[in-house]
Amino acid sequence: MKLFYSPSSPFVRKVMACLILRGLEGQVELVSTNAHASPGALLAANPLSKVPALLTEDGAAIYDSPVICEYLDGIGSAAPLFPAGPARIPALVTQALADGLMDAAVARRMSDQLPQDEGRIAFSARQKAAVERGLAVLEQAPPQGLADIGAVAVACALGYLDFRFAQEPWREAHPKLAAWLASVAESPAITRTAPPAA
Ligand SMILES: N[C@@H](CCC(=O)N[C@@H](CS)C(=O)NCC(=O)O)C(=O)O
Repeated sequence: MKLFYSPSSPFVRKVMACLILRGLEGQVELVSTNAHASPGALLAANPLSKVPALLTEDGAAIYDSPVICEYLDGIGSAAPLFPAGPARIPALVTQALADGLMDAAVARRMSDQLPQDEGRIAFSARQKAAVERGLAVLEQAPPQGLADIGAVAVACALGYLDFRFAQEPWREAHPKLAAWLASVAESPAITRTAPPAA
């Protein structure tokens, strides 16, 4: 398998964490990719020019990160991250919430790097508010362990906030979430996928 990859992407991190948790890390070749430069090889795998994108052994192109993670859950023999039965939809909703936090935080980071006008300032404030609402929901019911895709996604979203928005600490206002993240911080799926120093 080939994974179009960027070490700073929280969505790529989620896929890498799944690869580790599923025992599949050795089966993937990482292709370092600047998605914003729209290289042809990435476009052939994902016309949206986003990472992560996965090419399977059969040459099938798979994106985006929730689909790649679900694909990985179907190969290998480790415990599944996508539960069956009644636990499935809650795990998917938590993944959607965490992915939405990442979308908002990534969009805010991109917007903040551009010349600021009233529209961009309003856009960034809207993304920030979405993150704050998402954190409040997660604080009410933090994940447990790293047992499912929702938990993995939340860890990656919080890691991205620490990586890109360290000047806006979230732990004090979300102590249960902070305690949960500390409890999984030494998992290889977390330590070995940490983003580079900002
Ligand atoms: N929904 C996508 C989001 C992926 C995404 O936004 N990736 C960013 C990097 S963090 C990207 O490739 N951006 C390039 C671009 O928007 O042109 C997923 O879950 O994989």
